[in-house]
Amino acid sequence: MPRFFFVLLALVFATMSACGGGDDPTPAPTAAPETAEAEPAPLPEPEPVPAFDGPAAEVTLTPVGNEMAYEQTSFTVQPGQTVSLTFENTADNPAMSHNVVILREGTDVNAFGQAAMSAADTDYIPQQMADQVIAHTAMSAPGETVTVEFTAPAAGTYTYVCTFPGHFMTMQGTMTVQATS
Ligand SMILES: [Cu+2]
Repeated sequence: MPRFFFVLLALVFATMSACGGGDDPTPAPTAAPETAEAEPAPLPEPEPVPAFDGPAAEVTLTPVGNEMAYEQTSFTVQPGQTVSLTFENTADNPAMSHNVVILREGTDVNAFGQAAMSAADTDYIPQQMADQVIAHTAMSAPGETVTVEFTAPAAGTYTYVCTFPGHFMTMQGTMTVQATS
């Protein structure tokens, strides 16, 4: 067979393969349009708190053993009263870190608890919802005791919750603020 035939054949193949790869579809745009996240409506301004003339309230909470629950699921203080809230983490399971976060009335507790799960960098307090927090302790490891002092808000009922991931669904309580005179 003449040598030029092979050269021709090689040319044909080269031309075919060169044409074959040239019609890739243009890649789809990867930048998806920004989805607007549903912003929760801001809570109304908190009611003014009357001055309280009396001693501070000392409140101590503990967990139920190694469960995701507070032993004390309610306590009562007075409007404007100084509250010294202590959480003694008596658990001994190293997975049972806890805190106490008191939320404003009207806060969506589930939304708050969900947001807290990805707020490890800020001690499980979601900064985008920090305006819904009346007061909170630090996160406590088993064996630790943490305290926070705050002024009780106006009369009402306020949910407190542990924001360690997974705990908020069962680890809740109610702070009642009520004048007793
Ligand atoms: Cu907890």
